[in-house]
Amino acid sequence: MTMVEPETGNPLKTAYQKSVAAYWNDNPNDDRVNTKLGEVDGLFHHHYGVGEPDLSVLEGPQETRQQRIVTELHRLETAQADGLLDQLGDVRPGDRLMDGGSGRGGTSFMANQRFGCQVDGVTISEYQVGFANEQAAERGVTDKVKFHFKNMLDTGFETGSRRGIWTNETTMYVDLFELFAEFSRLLEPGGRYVCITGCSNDVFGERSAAVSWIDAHYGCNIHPRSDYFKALAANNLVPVNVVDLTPATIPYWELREHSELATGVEKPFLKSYREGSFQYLMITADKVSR
Ligand code: GPP
Ligand code: MG
Repeated sequence: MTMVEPETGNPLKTAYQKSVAAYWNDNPNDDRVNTKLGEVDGLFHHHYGVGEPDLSVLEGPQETRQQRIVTELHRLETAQADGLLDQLGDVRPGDRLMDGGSGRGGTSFMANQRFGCQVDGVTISEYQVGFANEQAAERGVTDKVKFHFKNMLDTGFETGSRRGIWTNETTMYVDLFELFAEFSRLLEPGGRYVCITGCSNDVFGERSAAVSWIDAHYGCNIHPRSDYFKALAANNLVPVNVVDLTPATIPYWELREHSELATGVEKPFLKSYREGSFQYLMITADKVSR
């Protein structure tokens, strides 16, 4: 692993944060479900997919079946990131965006391709910083897309410097009140935040066993749906669009069960989505000044 110097102090403050960084530096689960999909076209994602799969990939020659599934899962994951970026609205080449928990960089590169603007990705995994910056070099975009060994709870970036911020399945690792305080500080007035997340459905009641299984698999702490809206409201972030993506992501998980790269987490995802204890949500919110 390439060692990456933190830009401002040690971004890892707590034992929990150190354990999350250790997980992503040396993924204890089988990571091929991410690397093999990334190899399809060089966009490496750490999120799930949405949309109607082409189930004809399950038919046809046996020898190429698994690769057809990989290509289709990757297409759905890229569609998910496209749907997130659609929410950012009118972003100009001179604007600055931030990717909170940028992983191997997939969504950041798509944002730069689409808007032509500067994107800063932050992650507490030094491995991910190194991987994504190498990708930026290969793509010839190091002047515009940069990945930083930083904690998204305390980035050190300039106040009001961001036209848009997103988190693509990363908020289950942090306290939402702390996170949205930092995002509110970073956003310019009228700036936009987009969040795709899995949350427990507190209308349904207490956290289900399937949701706890997902937490244990990744070492995260899935928040109840209501916490998102309380924490946004507490930080001058006003929802403008909320989409329940649960029906759109279930077919992705059904297809993933057919992949030889399946990791076992498919079962609790499908169980919790089907029983209603877990939801895949996209929340878009604007920063208002008070
Ligand atoms: C997917 O990452 C996202 C997470 C691990 C965060 C948890 C998300 C929830 C919605 C609970 P990944 O692409 O590395 O996972 P996998 O290896 O399973 O594809
Ligand atoms: Mg994945």
